[in-house]
Amino acid sequence: MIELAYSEEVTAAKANEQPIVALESTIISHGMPFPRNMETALRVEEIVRNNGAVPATLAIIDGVPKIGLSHKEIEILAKAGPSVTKVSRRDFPVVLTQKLHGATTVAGTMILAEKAGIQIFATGGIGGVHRNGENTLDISADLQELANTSVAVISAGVKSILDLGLTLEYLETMGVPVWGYQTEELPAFFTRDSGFKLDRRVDDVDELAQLLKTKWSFGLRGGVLIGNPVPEVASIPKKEINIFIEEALAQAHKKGVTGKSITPFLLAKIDELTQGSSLNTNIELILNNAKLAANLAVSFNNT
Ligand code: PSU
Ligand code: MN
Repeated sequence: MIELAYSEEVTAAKANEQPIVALESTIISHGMPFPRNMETALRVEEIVRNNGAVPATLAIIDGVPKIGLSHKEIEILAKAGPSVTKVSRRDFPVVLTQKLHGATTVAGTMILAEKAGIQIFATGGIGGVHRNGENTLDISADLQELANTSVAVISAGVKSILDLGLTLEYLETMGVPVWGYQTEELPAFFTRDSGFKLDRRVDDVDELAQLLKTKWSFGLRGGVLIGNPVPEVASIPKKEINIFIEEALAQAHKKGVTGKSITPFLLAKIDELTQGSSLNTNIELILNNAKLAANLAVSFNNT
């Protein structure tokens, strides 16, 4: 029997029925360079606390599934970077058996969150259907997880390294609600708008909490994707970022990068090409998502 290992902070939160927000760890190891990744992970946790909830960063350390990490454990993942195994649904058996470190993707984090009874999860951006996905079948396991695992994911939408239209079609087919927080459109990560209309705009967290309660209490299992646009001041004009996205995609194609490496490759390349300005945007939108997630977790707890 594999037991989840809870941090002291999360154990206390559970005992006191406090709101908890799950946070992912691939973003630490594969999504940002050291030391910004570590600083950001700690700041994200602090924002959750400052907004009345308890953070639980989820990962696997030496084969132990952790619900809440210590600073030391965050540092281990931050320093090891992409040498840590990126853990999506299919990767758990090997990482747990071989007692490896694992950084969980959105899919992997949803799995641990559901096991730990945490319903609200904040991340940066989710995986989706890659461009040309209709031919390569490169569709992130995140979408399948959203279909099946009952956790609400707050993200800044979908980066246009992916095909936003196909990603939305896939989510619709799988029965995953996609709600825009104070927006009608799916946010495109670096930019607030994408041109892709969502079927539901929700303007306040109490309504979000109510909708989640309704879905799950009616027995409709599975996740919900909540799109929270990047703050205006931190957004990057579409034209500007698209040049770098195209360049990153071209380099990935030339180098023949595929499979689980492609998303981390593109993220790092965009970072490099924008000389860190995309990294700043990335950090700001994660902080913004953590704040919304904390507010939602508080409301959900009181609903
Ligand atoms: N997209 C981002 N930032 C990220 C990721 C995606 O803008 O950090 C990470 C998340 O952990 C996500 C994973 O779950 O990449 C998806 O990887 P893949 O495309 O291989 O499923
Ligand atoms: Mn993939």
